Amino acid sequence: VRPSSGGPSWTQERTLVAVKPDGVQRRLIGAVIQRFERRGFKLVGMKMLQAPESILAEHYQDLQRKPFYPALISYMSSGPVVAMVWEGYNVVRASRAMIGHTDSTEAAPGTIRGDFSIHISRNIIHASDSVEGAQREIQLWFQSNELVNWADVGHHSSSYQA
Ligand code: IDP
Ligand code: MG
Repeated sequence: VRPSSGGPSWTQERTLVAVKPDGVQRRLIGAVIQRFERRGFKLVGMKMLQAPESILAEHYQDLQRKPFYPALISYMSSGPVVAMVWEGYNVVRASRAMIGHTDSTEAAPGTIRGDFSIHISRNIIHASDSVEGAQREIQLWFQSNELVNWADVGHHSSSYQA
């Protein structure tokens, strides 16, 4: 159920979500996708890749002076990630709520981190923390021709008749 007129800036908001290497190792890609689909968001881009350090350095540029930064880059390079772009009403804020607190110990049960993770350094998933950040991160991780603009034709809604 979507607002009938929210304007493109709300209903077509996009965010970058990434299943981190520990999430891939633990076979949680499907669980993550299922939660975003179930919520009602639309998948408009997805790829698995071994993240190059150039992307990781830019992705985490704000954290470069943190003591955990080298370990963070090593963790994020330890295996493939699954990067996704999700679209929908207020998707940036909703995604942050769905993934939960950065520190898994503080993450509420029911959130992805709160359900699947116990430590801040292995917290399963990334999601952009602002609309501006999302735009920057989507451009960093995806070429524009890797994003698919597809129309909702109502197959999932009550108006569908076989
Ligand atoms: P976020 O992922 O919830 O947006 P940020 O503060 O942007 O959290 O930190 C990015 C990532 O860096 C975290 O998800 C986590 O993987 C890692 N990280 C943040 N703080 C720590 C820490 O204190 N120790 C180890 N890793 C950390
Ligand atoms: Mg962050």
